[in-house]
Amino acid sequence: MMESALTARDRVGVQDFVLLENYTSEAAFIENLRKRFKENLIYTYIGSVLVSVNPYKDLEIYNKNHMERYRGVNFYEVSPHIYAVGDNSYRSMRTERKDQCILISGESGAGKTEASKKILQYYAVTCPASEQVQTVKDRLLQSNPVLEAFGNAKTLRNDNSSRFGKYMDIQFDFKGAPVGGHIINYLLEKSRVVHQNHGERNFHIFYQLIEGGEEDLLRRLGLERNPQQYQYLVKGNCPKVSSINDRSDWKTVRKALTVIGFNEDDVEELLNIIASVLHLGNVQYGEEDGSACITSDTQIKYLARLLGVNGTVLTEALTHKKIIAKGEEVGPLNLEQASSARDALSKAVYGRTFTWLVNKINTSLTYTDDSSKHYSVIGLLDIYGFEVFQHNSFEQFCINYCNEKLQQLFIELTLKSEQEEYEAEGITWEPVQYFNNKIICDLVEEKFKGIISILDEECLRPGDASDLTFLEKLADTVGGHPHFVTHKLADAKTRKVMGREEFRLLHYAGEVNYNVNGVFLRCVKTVCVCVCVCVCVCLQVMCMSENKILNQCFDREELSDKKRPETAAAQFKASLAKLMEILMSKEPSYVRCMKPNDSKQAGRFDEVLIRHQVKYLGLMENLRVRRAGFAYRRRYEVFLQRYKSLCPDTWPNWQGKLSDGVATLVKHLGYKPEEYKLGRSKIFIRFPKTLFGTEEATVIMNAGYDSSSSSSSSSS
Ligand code: AD9
Ligand code: MG
Repeated sequence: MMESALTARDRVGVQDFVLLENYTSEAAFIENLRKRFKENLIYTYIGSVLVSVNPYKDLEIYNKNHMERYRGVNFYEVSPHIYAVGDNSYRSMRTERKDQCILISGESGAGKTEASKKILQYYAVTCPASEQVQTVKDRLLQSNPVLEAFGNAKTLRNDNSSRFGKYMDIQFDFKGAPVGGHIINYLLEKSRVVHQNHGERNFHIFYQLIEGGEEDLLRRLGLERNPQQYQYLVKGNCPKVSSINDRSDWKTVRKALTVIGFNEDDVEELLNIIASVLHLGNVQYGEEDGSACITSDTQIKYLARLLGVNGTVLTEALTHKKIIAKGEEVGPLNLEQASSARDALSKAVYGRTFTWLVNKINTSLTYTDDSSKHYSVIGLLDIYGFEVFQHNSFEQFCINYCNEKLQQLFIELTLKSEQEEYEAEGITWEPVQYFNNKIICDLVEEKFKGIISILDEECLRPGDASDLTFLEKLADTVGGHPHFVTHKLADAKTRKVMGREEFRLLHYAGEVNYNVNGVFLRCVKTVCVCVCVCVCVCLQVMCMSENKILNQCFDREELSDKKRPETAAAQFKASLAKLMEILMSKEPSYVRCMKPNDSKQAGRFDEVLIRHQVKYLGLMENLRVRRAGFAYRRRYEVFLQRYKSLCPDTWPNWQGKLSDGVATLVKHLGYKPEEYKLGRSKIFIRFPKTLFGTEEATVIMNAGYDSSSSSSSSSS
């Protein structure tokens, strides 16, 4: 029997938070999420923003039937879904000829990558295709397993955690068919190549190759079928993960490489590099008179062959440095320096190979039809969420800075687009108060006085620059900033939870202590190895490599002293600025992902964890902004057509001006003048209660939420 709309609402909550009567209450917000989650309704809107809670189980809501249900249908007429967001962007791109972007955010394990894959699959299935387009679709889809193999890893939070940020443009021709793509990658977590925390793994590709690689391939690469044999794979003490099948993933990746257009030579060169990194990790050092020496030449022999370099030169490079102060003179490294140099080389080799891989994929996705260079774009941003660990370093600093920038953009664009629409329609409104995090972005990135500038300065300054001088300089320059604290400047209470080698940033999403101890400067410096006090000669050797990939990755130019190197921090800042520019030029849609618990379990809704995410994703603010304006808006003709049956004066057809018809109808529905506004072409309703009483019932019936909630096993 059909449930009444009221009972349905009690059971499954509202599908748009703007409909919550108690919309300022965080408890009511969370209760609505919880109700829906229990019913396997993982998606809810805040206006046009999609909120998603990771179900940690397969739901039957991603099949072809579902795709068809969302295809070309108005956003609000079907139940909330990631496909609705994809479809809405696609239709806006087609009808308004405006480039779109979909920004997916949330913390690690919240479901960002899955969401972006679902959108891509939606386009692959629902967009028109010719034979040529089919190849592009295949390549777009197959780029995922490849990038995930090289850029994802098992962490404590997520068995398939993306360790890089990704922005992907999908290009559509005038018929709406996907004809090309382009990927930009951000800050791969290279430190993982040489070190993993307990319970975590290195990048998937290493295990896939070792577990799945054919016998003769492994023999050729000099690898054993046992990850425990490799120093770079044992740090986390976690060679196997129950949710991952490395052997079958290897097959998938091998096939995907072929689909993307890698030939046998490319694959061979690529795997030579991956194997080389493992061999590098096993290079063992001994010490003679305080200088490092390599104790066995087994690894060097493999490395020389796989990388196409001279073994003696490589050995020299792994144990010696150039001393800038004494010109080109070469001196020995001590044991610690030599292992750092080796690890720095491994990270550089892996990092650059990853960038090469992205470029190679981009070449294969390049739109080649010269007859029409015009295409429209939908961009997908799947980027690391805000991160706070016990120990936070340069990488967390970059990730959180990136999130500040995205929050800035979110604030600007949501408010800006609301304001623009009211302006265009001639409607006045009271802007809502919100915290503008621009002040934190400035603290990090301002020229000359921002944290990155100070870091740059210290990094490139010859002499006694160190982590501690950096910290002191920070205290001197930004010590008075309301969002910055150092141990020295902190009050007694804060001092208790801060180390002497830490500084604290009060981010919009929470407070984070960043440790500068060693790692901070080293992290920044290893990228521009040439400016290290001990210049690592390894890069020179890589420039001589006969491996075609490495040859493209290492450029002799950068070794010349003339070129002032950029630090990783400056590079990251520049790449983020570019990303903001790209996003600003497009019309954004937002997907806010949340994780329901920390144990990756289906059906468990941890309220504390959810509350934390609601806070830092700024969802309550988002809702307030949406509600301060007009939660509901429709073009006059659409509104009349849809609701004319509710009023005898407008039924069956309104003969007069559209706006008069709408005014008659809305009055009849019992709205007071302060509850709605009539714009130039649209009606705006602040809080569409009566109306939504009916519409929601229609929506719920149309959407068939019953089938979607009962088609999967119910949550525990
Ligand atoms: V990270 O910042 O890259 O560490 P993501 O990308 O936010 O993180 P991901 O998409 O990888 O998280 O999701 C984590 C896991 O949750 C997936 O491997 C799935 O097992 C699970 N997941 C996420 N979304 C869904 C979904 N819509 N349906 C079912 C899901 N399972
Ligand atoms: Mg991810």
